[in-house]
Amino acid sequence: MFEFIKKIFSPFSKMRSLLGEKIVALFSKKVDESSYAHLEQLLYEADVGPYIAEELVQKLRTHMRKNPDPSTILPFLKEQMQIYFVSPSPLPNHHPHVIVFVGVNGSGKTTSLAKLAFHYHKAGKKVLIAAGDTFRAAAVEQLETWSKRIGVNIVKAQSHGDPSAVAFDALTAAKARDIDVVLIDTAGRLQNKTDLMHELSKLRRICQKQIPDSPHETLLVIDATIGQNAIDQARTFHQFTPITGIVLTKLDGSAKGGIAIPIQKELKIPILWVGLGEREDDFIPFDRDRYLDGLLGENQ
Ligand SMILES: Nc1nc2c(ncn2[C@@H]2O[C@H](COP(=O)(O)OP(=O)(O)OP(=O)(O)O)[C@@H](O)[C@H]2O)c(=O)[nH]1
Ligand SMILES: [Mg+2]
Repeated sequence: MFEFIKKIFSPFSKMRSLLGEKIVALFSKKVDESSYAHLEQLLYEADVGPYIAEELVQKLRTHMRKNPDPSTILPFLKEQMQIYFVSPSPLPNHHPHVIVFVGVNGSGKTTSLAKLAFHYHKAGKKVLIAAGDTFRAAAVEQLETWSKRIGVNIVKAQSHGDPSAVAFDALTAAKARDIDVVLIDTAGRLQNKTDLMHELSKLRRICQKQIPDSPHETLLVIDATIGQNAIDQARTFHQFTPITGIVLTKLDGSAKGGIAIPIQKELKIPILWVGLGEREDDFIPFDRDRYLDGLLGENQ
């Protein structure tokens, strides 16, 4: 009964992945060499990347030689996929705790920031959000709308102001007002725009002048629907500013969703949060096993 309830309410069921179903259908027919080729294709299409797809198929082939029972396939794959994941290390307490959001245009930075601000606000924390995307007037308005909607205070500058100045003001205000968590938004940055990347380094330096060990977290927001590009993006950001965690957004909109696996294998940066929709509560801590259940269809 508990399992049944868990299935209905698992937010990861929003992933709408059909991978598990397709694998079951594939191996319910006579298994031959083409079954494995087809499996590799299915894994590849689910965005696990070519290297991992091949590796998983090899492992399954060996497994099936010893244990040809098709009902063991999904549990076996789940177990093998688990190996790629890294666990986040617990964060020491900071007061205020400073979090910067980075990522390319449209990845979901502002929305994720608002969702995480709402999460802390609900938990009784004093939260301040900073409109560090000063490139577009609309970006400040977007965050202002969120601040009213979720009931948290905002620090902003004039549009086209300096993002580092906004961060400076936000941290000054946070210290003065005894704020628990400060969340700083930034502009969408394309990885080939070195000037924007340098600005990110500057923002970091300004934070450190105000609070020496800040920012305590730099979260890279990645859109799960963009596929393998996500890994290149993450590498580029990581070169300019150490990324401490990943927020994987739009998993609800992705029929693929396997991208978390190569991200973990390649980058070894923990995925901390997942966006599963556009509302403030469509945001959950990443959970490896529930994610894999969502990917493989929760029926293994
Ligand atoms: N379905 C879905 N949509 C999302 C999710 N997260 C963000 N979005 C939508 O994606 C779009 C872009 O989100 P933003 O938060 O504005 O992205 P951004 O990274 O701040 O964009 P820029 O400021 O332009 O760089 C918006 O329409 C959001 O509602 C999610 O988890 N699921
Ligand atoms: Mg934004």
